[in-house]
Amino acid sequence: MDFKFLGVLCLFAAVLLAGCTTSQPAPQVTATPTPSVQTTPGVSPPPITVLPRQQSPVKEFTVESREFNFTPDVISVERGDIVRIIFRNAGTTAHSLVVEGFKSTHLLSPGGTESIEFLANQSGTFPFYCSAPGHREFGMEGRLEIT
Ligand SMILES: [Cu+2]
Repeated sequence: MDFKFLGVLCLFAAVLLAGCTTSQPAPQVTATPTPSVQTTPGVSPPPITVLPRQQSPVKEFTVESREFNFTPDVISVERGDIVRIIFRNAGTTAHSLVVEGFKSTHLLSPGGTESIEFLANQSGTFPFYCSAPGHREFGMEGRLEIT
């Protein structure tokens, strides 16, 4: 019997075994505790009601201009409202409607109509007026009140 060969064979086997056993053990997966939902057996949780998204109400106004005023000259809305103003020039010369801080129409010829729409996103009193030279001074102004 060649003990030297047997010894080499044993050593070889030992290396082989060691090679197999030195492989990294699988990382231990630590289970993260999931929050336990307290449910009463037999009682189903109340159904989740999905409410439709609240739509901002649209407040529509028709404002007419003449020489030299607006009808109406006070518009009151609530903050969060969508304000739609249908501006109609019922006068005999060009007029416009400028809502300070919000929107303006063009200068419209007599009989012209233009709509503007904006979100009343801040409360306060905002003047509106006609942009034609001198018209505001002649009285073509009003106010938008947002409460
Ligand atoms: Cu005007």
